[in-house]
Amino acid sequence: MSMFIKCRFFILCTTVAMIMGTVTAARKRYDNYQVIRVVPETDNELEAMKQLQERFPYEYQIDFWIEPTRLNSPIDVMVPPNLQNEVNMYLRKHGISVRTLQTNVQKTIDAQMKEGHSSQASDRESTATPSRFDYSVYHTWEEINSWMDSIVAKYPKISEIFTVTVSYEGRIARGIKIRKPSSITKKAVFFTGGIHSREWISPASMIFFIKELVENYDKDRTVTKMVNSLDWYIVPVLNPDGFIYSWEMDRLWRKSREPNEGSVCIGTDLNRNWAFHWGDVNGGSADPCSLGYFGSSPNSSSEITGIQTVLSNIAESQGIALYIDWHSYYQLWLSPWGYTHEYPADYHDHDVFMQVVTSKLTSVYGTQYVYGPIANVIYVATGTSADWVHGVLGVKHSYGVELRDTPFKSPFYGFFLPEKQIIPTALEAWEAVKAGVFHLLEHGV
Ligand code: 0X9
Ligand code: ZN
Repeated sequence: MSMFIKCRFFILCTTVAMIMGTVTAARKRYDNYQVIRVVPETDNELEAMKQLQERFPYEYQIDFWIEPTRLNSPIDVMVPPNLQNEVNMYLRKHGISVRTLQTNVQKTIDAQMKEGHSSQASDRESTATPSRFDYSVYHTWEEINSWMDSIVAKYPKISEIFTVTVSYEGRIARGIKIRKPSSITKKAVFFTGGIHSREWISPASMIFFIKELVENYDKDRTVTKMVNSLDWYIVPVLNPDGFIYSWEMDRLWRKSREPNEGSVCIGTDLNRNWAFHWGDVNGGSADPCSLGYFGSSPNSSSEITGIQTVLSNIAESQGIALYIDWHSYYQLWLSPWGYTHEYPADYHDHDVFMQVVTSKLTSVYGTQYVYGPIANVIYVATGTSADWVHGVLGVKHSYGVELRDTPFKSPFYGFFLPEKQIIPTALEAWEAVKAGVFHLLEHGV
């Protein structure tokens, strides 16, 4: 544990980091890590949970999958085996009752890796072609990239690749633009996926949306109208370094992979690094070891500078009718603000839009999504994508969506949403998007 203590001396830290690098080059395992749930019913219980989080910062590998924020709302905590006794004793001392959701996280990870993807490994190259690509399994960064190339090769008249940025480790984050070429300037719909690397359902859903657009253009009236009326920009993986790390080294990696000077801990939370109300410790963390580390300065991450430049250019040249940043999990449709509990001037229009999309979503399989402003529905979060797009670019309809799983159903999978739920999750969300876009078109984008 001492290795994880915050570093104050750069040379010492670098040496420790190098030693850790050599020693810990193996994939992170989660053998016998438990996930427990607490639902605080009194202020004292909630306070005790907040104190638990302070007592065991992330270095201890207690990972608050859902943070303690409000009464009667679940807090999901992953606890490593060496701390389970201590945590249980602490909870008992405070009279807090606990439900165990998972007893061995590694087993869940192994089961998922076996489920679909690894069985196809021998056939990877050929799965990249649009007709053979399996939309019902999770895909690696390489597979997603070759699939994107194959999509624009197959649909050159309506799609093209665009470059977003170069990640910290030098990878090119790309998106697909889908549009009907025209001399008229049209407004844009812009989606970002994979900001948080462990939320695999997000890139998988972006892939599904792209497929729906290109395959149904000129076949389905709704999609044809959506592509004729708007230019679509979809970035499946905005955080490629983190995404690859989540595949190869640590399934639960959330942040970027940029080292932090003076600390052994790596990475910035890319959904706290945007230059709008950045750096407020009430909605992020100044601790590089925290999962919510907001970075050394606003836009310090190249992934964020890159996406902001692209978004600013599009906002200026054509206007953005709808921006959505896709995450998981909790089943929420979230609007600004994240940085304050106050409602933005456009909230009435947000409310109507979110009513339209969530009721459409529910109509598909009955899946419930809760909606409302980020700060009021989950917690105060500063320097987020949805706030920046609304607050800085002035885009009225800017949202963050938390896709499946829900904490209110058993069995509960959290970030390890089974592959057989990929298509249903993406499909119901896609129906919601279509309803939302039609609502905007009808009311003048
Ligand atoms: O903490 C976050 O960044 C988001 N929750 S998550 O579990 N995906 O990390 C909430 C912030 C706003 N939500 C979205 N932009 N979806
Ligand atoms: Zn997220």
